[in-house]
Amino acid sequence: MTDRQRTDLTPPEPESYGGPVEYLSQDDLRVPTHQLVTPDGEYDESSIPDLDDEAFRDLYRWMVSDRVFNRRMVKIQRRGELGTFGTTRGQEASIVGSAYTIAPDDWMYLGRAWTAMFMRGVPMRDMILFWRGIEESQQSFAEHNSQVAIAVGAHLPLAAGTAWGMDIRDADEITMAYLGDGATSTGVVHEGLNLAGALEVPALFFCQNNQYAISMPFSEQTGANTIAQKALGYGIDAIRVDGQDVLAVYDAVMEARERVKRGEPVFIESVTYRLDAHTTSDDPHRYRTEEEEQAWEENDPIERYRSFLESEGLWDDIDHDAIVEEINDEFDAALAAANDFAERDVSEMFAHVYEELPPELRRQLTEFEQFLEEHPEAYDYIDQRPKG
Ligand SMILES: Cc1ncc(C[n+]2csc(CCOP(=O)(O)OP(=O)(O)O)c2C)c(N)n1
Ligand SMILES: [Mg+2]
Repeated sequence: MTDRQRTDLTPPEPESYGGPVEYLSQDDLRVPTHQLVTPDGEYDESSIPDLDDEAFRDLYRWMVSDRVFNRRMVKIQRRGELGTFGTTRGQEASIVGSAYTIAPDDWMYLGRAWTAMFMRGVPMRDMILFWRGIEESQQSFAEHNSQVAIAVGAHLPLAAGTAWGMDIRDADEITMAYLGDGATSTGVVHEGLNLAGALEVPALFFCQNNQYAISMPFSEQTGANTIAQKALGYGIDAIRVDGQDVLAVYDAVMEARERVKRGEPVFIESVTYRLDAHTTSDDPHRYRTEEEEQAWEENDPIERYRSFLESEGLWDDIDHDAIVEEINDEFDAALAAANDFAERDVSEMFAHVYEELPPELRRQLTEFEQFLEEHPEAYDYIDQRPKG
């Protein structure tokens, strides 16, 4: 039994007797927001993380990589070469600043942060295949990473459980889970956070508040002023960070890792914005104004970081066009490799959950095969995209 449980057994003691009926209100809460570089590019040199010049340049390269990857994915989707794609433009600092802290043995549960996977060595080809609906692609995600959490929030209890396992093994690594603002409106997220807080597991929850859950704005989906404050209900310390400031994100997450390693789960709300559509199937202009988008376009995380690099004299060593060309080449090669991926038989649908197919699924497979034998015309309705 932990100290915390023992304390809970003692009757509560009021501060004084006979006073007014007082409430705990969110309006009394001060939720700190961490920022190191202002939107105007101002900063205090002494608070900048102690990174070497190469790391400062690397952060820029990854942010540009994220942007180019997005642009190319949307383009190939428009050409009919991809089912759909969830864009991350605008969230580059949030994604890269957080993922840059992850150590090789850490576990990562993924949300809208594809580049975090690339930073951990997953090839772009596999992300293209994933968005083509090819589940095998996720096999390469699996090395210390979760698969992409399509069921919103469902990975939070798994992340808490993974961290619990680390705690039991007295491991040195941590579990980091990405989630979105919308995910915090699902019950399962609260179960996961509760577990993490109650068991005090080494879990770091990184919530990208990109202001929308598809068309639902943050202001309408919760009565809470911030997402960070929700973590308090589970005994988890929390902070808000300016998600357009890559150095602030990096700094906050690095500090959080230390806390997490001491056995204190942490929740970080990264305040950012999804500049493009939720996915390529969505039209954001049906639920938000161009003025709002424009205001966030002007709060561009890459531009803010560039102004920092200029002030530090690091910009001269960066060849932006060469980075873009390099990422485009990488994407071309990844796309060619994805196109080489062999077409699969429809039976593949049944193949990847169980090592040995249970009787009910075997029955369904047989029924499906018989149906296709009797109705070969049905093949026309099965969307086997050419070459993957
Ligand atoms: C359990 C569940 N409900 C609904 C959906 C449909 N859906 C997909 S993404 C999404 C919104 C998620 O919003 P948020 O958590 O803010 O993440 P974001 O997409 O903004 O990164 C919804 C409702 C789903 N995938 N899973
Ligand atoms: Mg969101």
